[in-house]
Amino acid sequence: MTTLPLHFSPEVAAARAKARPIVALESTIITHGMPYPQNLDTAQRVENAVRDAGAIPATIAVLDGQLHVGLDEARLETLARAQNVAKLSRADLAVCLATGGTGATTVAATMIAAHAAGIAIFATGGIGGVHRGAEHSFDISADLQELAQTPVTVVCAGAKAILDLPKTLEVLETLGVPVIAYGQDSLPAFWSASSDLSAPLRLDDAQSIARAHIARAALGLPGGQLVANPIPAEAEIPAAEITPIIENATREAAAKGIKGKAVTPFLLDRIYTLTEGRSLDANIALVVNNARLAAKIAICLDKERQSGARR
Ligand code: PSU
Ligand code: MN
Repeated sequence: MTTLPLHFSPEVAAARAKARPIVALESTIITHGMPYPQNLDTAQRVENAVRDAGAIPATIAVLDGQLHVGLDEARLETLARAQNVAKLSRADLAVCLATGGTGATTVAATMIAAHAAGIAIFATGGIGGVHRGAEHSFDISADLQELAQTPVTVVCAGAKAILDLPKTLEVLETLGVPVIAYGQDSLPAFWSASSDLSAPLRLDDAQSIARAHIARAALGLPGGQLVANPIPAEAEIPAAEITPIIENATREAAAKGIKGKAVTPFLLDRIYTLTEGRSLDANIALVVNNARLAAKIAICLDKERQSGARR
């Protein structure tokens, strides 16, 4: 079997050499989730949030057929400015590497790369899930399957209401993925800190999340954990305001016949326009918040593993 060549940024290579805690970050949010230059600014702020919390950020992407774990400043900027970058999920990653392509990694593909690089914790904004109308379109993100099979803990702000949240929870339950709300009972809903759904599980501190990650592996269970961290109160857009906007965007997507991987980017772009950019401010605040929590979990995970090794 050939091993996958990974290209580490100098910062990530140094962190690996010293066994420092590392947090993986995805890149589809940069290329398909936000416009330039806010995407670059956000990516840098998210990386700095991880550093300020005492861990090392590793933004993951494929550039000219090379799988990068950690992007230096110039590469991050190139990616943020690039047009027509491929969106890579589990199905696309190998073809992109084989053909020398460039692509941004979704949650699923980022989990695969993080695991290959020995990184257990990953921060993002929102995951993919079961789309509204999935009973007709069958549009269910590969992110859910990935959470069921790849042992990475993903910190998100819950799922966007562009998805069918009850169906998304049902599929995650079927797949055996722990969905853990951080510090509250209600499932966070991305732009809104809470929803009318209760989260299946709740944990109140980073150490418990790290211990649960270890316990899952000790049980021999494949797959990761999904941590849903509520958006900070001052940045939230109440559900009553965002719901009609999401409904408009969803109707437009259907009327235009938008399908498959184009659905999520189309909806995000329309919601950005329809909220006159307010959705973006909220999005930035919540990703930074998730990066901080992910860094704390990564630090706890290292401590737990070290004390486990001493026992
Ligand atoms: N949801 C968001 N913002 C995003 C995405 C999802 O709120 O940027 C991106 C993530 O990279 C996620 C991907 O993994 O879209 C899911 O796409 P799909 O539904 O096509 O699997
Ligand atoms: Mn899809």
